[in-house]
Amino acid sequence: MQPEFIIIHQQVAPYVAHIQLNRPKELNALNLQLMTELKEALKSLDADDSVRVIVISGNEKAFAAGADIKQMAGKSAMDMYNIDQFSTWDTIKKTKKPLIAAVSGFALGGGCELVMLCDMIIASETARFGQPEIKIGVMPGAGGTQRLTRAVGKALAMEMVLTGKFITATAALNAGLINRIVPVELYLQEAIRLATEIAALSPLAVRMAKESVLKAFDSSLEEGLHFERKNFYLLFASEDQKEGMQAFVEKRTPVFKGK
Ligand code: CO8
Repeated sequence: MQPEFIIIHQQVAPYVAHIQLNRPKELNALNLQLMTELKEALKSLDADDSVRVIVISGNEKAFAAGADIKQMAGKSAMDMYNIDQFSTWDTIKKTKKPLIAAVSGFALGGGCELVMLCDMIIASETARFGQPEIKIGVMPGAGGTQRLTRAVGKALAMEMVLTGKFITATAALNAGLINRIVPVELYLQEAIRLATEIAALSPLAVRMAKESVLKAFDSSLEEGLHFERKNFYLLFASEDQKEGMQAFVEKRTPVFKGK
């Protein structure tokens, strides 16, 4: 079935796919259907050998202004428990290929949390990040208190989560939340350029490197180093390792096949 609230662009560049969140009138508020469509799209692209990196964007005005407040407003705790929307997020988190968020305008609440679930973030000058849930009587629920704190540190995370204030792209860059800021007309192009750069490398090495960096967030240093070493050794079983090193010796550009 065709998704209603996202647009999937296959091959926007070699081995790069782009998913655009598409509820513009609602500032891409993340309703349950949109999140299910996003999960299904990511699962399918993750299994597709013609895709190595995935870019997720909204539009110029909003990446996403959060979970759909109108859909949640009348729910009880048991409704929320039974809907179990976070199982969708848990599946998205398991995406093996790199996810690059291209952010312009609002990235708020669940929108900011979705951005932080991505591996890299390219922002336009107009990007605004925030966890404003406190202003509507709740708090972040899709990782905001954890990922934001790890990214920007306690002081700023506490201020953002307890006051709901938004921060600018410049503040986000200074705090280490995002990779870079580009003019608004270039933010998507730059995200796709970065994706293309990564997509030219060995997809096996890229996937294992992503997995290893993420391991740093939920393991001790010793466990993380052990995990990294195993992945490093494992890559010597790949044709891409032979190709990469041979190409270096022969002074030519390697051609990686993901084998
Ligand atoms: N949910 C539903 N509708 C929204 C949302 C939202 N989060 N954000 C904006 N909209 C709608 C507005 O209701 C409005 O619709 P309508 O024209 O029918 O009235 C339309 O989008 C345009 O919005 P505004 O008129 O308000 O536009 P402004 O430019 O004046 O303001 C703001 C933009 C500042 C972004 C403002 O819309 C706003 O404050 N939005 C809410 C931001 C927010 O509180 N986000 C957090 C939501 S809670 C959350 O994310 C919990 C996450 C944990 C679970 C994650 C599961 C997905």
